[in-house]
Amino acid sequence: MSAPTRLRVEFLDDAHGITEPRPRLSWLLPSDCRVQHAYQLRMGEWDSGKVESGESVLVATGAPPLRSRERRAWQVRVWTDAGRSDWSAPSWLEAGLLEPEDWQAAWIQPAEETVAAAGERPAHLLRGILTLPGAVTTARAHVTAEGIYELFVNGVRIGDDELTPGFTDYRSTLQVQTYDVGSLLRPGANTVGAVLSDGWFRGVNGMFRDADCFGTRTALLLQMHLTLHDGTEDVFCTDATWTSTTGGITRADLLGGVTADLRAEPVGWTSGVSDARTWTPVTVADTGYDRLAASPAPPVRRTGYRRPLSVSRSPSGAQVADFGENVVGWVRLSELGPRGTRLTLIHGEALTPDGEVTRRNLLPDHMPPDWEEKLNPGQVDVVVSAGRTGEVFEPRHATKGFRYVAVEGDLRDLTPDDLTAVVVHTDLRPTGTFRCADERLNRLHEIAVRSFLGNAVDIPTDCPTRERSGWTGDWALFVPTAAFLFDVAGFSRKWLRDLATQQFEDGVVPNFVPDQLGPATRDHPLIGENLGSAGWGDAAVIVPWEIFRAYGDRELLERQWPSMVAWVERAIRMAREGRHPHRAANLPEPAPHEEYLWDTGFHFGEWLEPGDQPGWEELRTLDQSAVATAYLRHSSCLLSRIAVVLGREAEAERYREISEHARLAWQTEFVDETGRVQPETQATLVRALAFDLVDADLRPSLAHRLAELVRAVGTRVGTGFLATPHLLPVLAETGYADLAYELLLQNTPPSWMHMLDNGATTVWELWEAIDADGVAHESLNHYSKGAVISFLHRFVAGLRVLDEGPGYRRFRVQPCPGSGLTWAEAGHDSPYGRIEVAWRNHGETTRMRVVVPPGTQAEVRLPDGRRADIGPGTALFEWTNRQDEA
Ligand code: RAM
Repeated sequence: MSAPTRLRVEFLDDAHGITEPRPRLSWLLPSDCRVQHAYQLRMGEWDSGKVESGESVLVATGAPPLRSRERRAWQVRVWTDAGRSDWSAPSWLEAGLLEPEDWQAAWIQPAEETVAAAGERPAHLLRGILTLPGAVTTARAHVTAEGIYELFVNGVRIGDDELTPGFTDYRSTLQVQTYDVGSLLRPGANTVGAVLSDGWFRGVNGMFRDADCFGTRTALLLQMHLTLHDGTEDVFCTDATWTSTTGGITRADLLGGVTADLRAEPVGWTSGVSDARTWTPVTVADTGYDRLAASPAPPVRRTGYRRPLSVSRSPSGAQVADFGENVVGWVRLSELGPRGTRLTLIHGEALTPDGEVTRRNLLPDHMPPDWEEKLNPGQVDVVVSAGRTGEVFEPRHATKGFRYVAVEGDLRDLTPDDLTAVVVHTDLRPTGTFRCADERLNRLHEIAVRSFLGNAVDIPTDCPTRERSGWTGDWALFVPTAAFLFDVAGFSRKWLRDLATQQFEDGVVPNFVPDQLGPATRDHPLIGENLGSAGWGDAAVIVPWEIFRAYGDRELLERQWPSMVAWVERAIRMAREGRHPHRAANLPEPAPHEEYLWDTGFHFGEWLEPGDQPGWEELRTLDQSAVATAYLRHSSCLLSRIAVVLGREAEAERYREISEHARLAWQTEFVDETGRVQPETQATLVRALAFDLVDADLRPSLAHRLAELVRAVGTRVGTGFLATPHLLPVLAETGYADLAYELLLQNTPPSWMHMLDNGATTVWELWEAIDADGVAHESLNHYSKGAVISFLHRFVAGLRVLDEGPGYRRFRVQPCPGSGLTWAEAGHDSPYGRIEVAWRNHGETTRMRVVVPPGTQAEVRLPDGRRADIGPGTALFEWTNRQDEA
């Protein structure tokens, strides 16, 4: 029998520099077996012996904890139904610096006589000289920064990570990267240098363009451990001998953009070539080492390159390149004109009706007039050419969300060969695929995936342009879709760590995570009063639960438990303690059910329902108890299930009771004697059905009403932010699959097909983001409405993860063909291996092929009502089509 494959450490394929001393291990079973009975692990000196166990995902080991910088090979073999496997090929793991005491390097800050206004500050160059007596056998550089850094050794850029050290709540966590730099060092003098810009740390950040949020000076920390060929060890560190200067990058702001005067670039500054600049000693800062940790997620990288479809002159004379799709990253320009040519690159998601690149939709549609002057939409790079041959401008210290770039300046006509859009995002491992017979649905899938990736730049953001913030509600509603498409386990773990640390004492979760304002958020004039919304803070419970479902990470539930409890307990308190003034005015004595009716506090509510929107003032006083109480029910119910997983029996019982009380409170308040729900909107009905708010006997009539409401508006979506992801699944589950398909394929707005028909290449924030005059409004790259593609995975193809089988150890295959679709297929690289579902209509019958990976089981539910439980291997099914489908 063959051997286990795809060995992984925590959630990483490449586990170097990890700071988890007892990482969990995973492997895939050999493909020629069905089930594992036992395993044996070998790691360095340690050997587990034969362990009777079926576990192969996130296996905690008894291996001695890693020591700092320790490197171990590890292997696994398994006993299965097919006998004992061979040992797997060895995989490696290597620790970074685990303890604050391991750090000898000094934090260094570039010399900065005057500090320019935020958004206008240059990048700094820092360098140190490493003199080596002989050749090096190994060298590891552990690096981080307050700001964004790029590392160079002897003129070569190190690694392919971008925007390092990434975005975390820097008050509590700062990520360290570890690089292998051995091959670049040579005997004698070596130059180690870094380009350092403001980044998230002190650059312009978030909707309100706050700056200097985490500090007022940037800083670099580097510690390099070397082994020389004679076996001696050496450590090279950032320290007071380092010097700094400014170079060609005279402005570098992650949101605003980069200005580079290439004439001022000290060419060869890390190659040992002397330059004419004045290098000034750096300042040593006492910043400490307590917050340092490796990221559990893969790094941000350049993942793709796009050439423009066209470059043409706009009426204003600018050269406008159209990349054909709305991407996130930056533009690499290789035609810069003769020395001294100044070019401005303006990035936008849309054109004005007369063909100019616009950034107006990167700011809110409606805002006080003075805001427009105050809020810089950003996304502008400027370059001054030095006239060298082969010169290229690539502004890596600022990301942009764009489909178009306008190049302004005195330049010959550009051709598509002169520009490249460089696509940048967290290098998440793709895990999910979907295709079907309808090209429109395939395109919808494609634009939703693109939207997600553009919003996965170290954190899950709402949009890559206007705010770039890790909005909690957005991730909570999209995470199930994302977890099918990509491995977002480490990515979410990282984000959840910040969520828990930034949560307030009273359980309130910041609106976005990381919250650059930290504790000051509560006093922020525009955010302070808008905290603690139901549906947003519930990310504290929903995200860990979804990650557990998709990857089986039980330890994450354990870690997040206090955070989840704090959020739900706050909701319980809010329900118990306050009363909405309207209710109090109408009914002086609270009714008993009000103890569990959450009718106070600020809530975004359903948010962005089609039609008129409540203004901010109104939002602050609205009674949102129909939404908030539903979430109290939902999250306490999840918490009770999580408690069961964690073996916390008393808590499981407590939250089960609370969720039942909240459910009854919701019914008492919002279901009348005739069984009608009030307010009777699509969203309320969807939530009633999705969150199990009503008894089974009421479900059919509610589903019927929902269908009527959908029909009443011409078979269109009437839900907003929160309920939209549940709309189609709820319809399909209550017997209205045909209607779900009709909604999906509806092409008049509000609808997904309307977006596609109007040229969307990413999912829009508003249903009609491009109006009838061709004017763009708000973000054109908000993944939230793209969560609908989960319906394609779970219902059209029919592949669903089950609560009882976390990590797809047990999953369901239940396709729901409709709308004349003749075939569909989905695949998912689960933690146990690849699952595949493919069905095809052959006229009278439909045939389906299901691949179940070793170590898992599938429950199959066919459209004709037949059921089967199947184990690993490939299975074929066939059913007779309904008359209307034949
Ligand atoms: C918007 C964000 C986000 C949403 C919040 C309520 O500004 O873009 O998508 O969750 O507000």
